[in-house]
Formats: sequence, C-alpha cells, structure tokens
Amino acid sequence: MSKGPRAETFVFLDLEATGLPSVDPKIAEISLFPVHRSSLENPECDESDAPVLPQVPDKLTLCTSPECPFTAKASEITGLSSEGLARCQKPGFDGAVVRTPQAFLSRQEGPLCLMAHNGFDYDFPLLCTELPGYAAGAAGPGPCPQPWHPGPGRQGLQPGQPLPPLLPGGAEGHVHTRLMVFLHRAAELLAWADEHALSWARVEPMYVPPDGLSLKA
Ligand code: DCM
Ligand code: MG
Ligand code: MG
Repeated sequence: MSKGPRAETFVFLDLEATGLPSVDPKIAEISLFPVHRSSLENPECDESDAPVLPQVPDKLTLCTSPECPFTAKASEITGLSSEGLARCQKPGFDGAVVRTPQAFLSRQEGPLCLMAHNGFDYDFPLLCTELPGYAAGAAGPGPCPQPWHPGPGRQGLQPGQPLPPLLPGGAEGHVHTRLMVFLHRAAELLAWADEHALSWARVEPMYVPPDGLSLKA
C-alpha cells in the first residue's frame, strides 16, 4: 500500500489529552521515542531471549497546561488535572510545545514514520489540529497505525511469550509498553509498517480550533 520511501526512523508516540474526540480535546502530554530502523531490524535480547529496549535513549516527553479542563475520565486515566499542572507552573500550549518536538524530530534520520496505537483515530488527527505546522512539513511515509491492541489478548505477542508490564506514567509509559510489544514481533511488524505507512496528507484534523488559528512553528 505504501508508495513512499521506506522510513529510516520509527517514532513511537502517544498523546494524553483532556478527553475523547467528542469534546475537542487539548493536548496535555506528548511523548516521542524515535527508534532507528537498525534497532528494530536487530533488536537486542536479554539472557532469556526476550527483547529489551533499544540502547540509544533518545526520547522526549513534555507536558503543557491545556486551555480546557480534563473530563473526569481523562483525568482518571492520565493522572493529570488542570490544578496539578497549574500547581507545577506548567505553561500553556505555546510556541515551545510546537518547536520542541519539531527540533527533536529534525535530529532523527528521515524519512520518519510515526507509530501510535489508534493513531489514525486519535493521535494523528489531534496532532494535525494542534501542530498543523508539523503535519504540513512532515516528509516521508508519515504516520502508521500499530496493528494490534496491547490489552487483553495482545495480538502482537506469540502465545507463551511473557507480556511486558503495562507501565503507568501517562504517555511515556504507554509508548514504552507499545514499543516493547512491537519488539516482540519486530521483523513482522516492520514489514507491515513498510507496507501500510500512509502519508500525512491522509490525516484530517480532529477539529478546527474555535479561533480558526493554531500556533505555527
Ligand atoms: N481518553 C478518554 N477516555 C477514555 C480513553 C481515552 O478521555 N476512555 C482520552 C484521554 C487520554 C487520551 O484519550 O489522554 C489518549 O488515550 P490513550 O493514552 O489510551 O491512547
Ligand atoms: Mg494513546
Ligand atoms: Mg496514552
């Protein structure tokens, strides 16, 4: 299906936000783990032959105080609240939130392929709404959903393989867990991603912000 060049870096990402798409959510946390193709083609394993996290520890996690309150469910899931973020004096969604991930990703070898569980229904449209400059400027194969559900009956694992623990810790914990699931069947999932990666042009914004404007990088 993919017509573009193959990705050299796979960026495992997760967003935490103030709610589901029905409430026009705002991003509260972004986590990005770029993993070079070579680390996925030859994943390192421990003494019991279970894959371990790639050695190169390049990752970015940042949070921002969203303009709107969290739904009760979103607050329960993420452990975040407007009060907690304000208490820690976290600034709102400003130019730094746009520029920092862009600068970070520009240091990775392209083309990039973004990997997110449920990405086409949540993370990518929300990125498109809140970071349109990034979406417009992104080159290469672009986003790619992860073809499994890392919950009960995890489809990314072989029967009998130990499950990686579902780490708490918001977006970063979720990215970590999903990367570990990927590593358990890296060759197969890498081939799947090469085949199914879609261009950013296929991603529609989740919603148009009320002022019709979003921050540009
Ligand atoms: N979310 C929500 N209610 C749910 C599931 C998710 O409001 N039942 C929102 C808040 C999360 C965001 O979606 O920050 C992303 O969820 P996840 O990290 O599971 O992808
Ligand atoms: Mg998510
Ligand atoms: Mg998450």
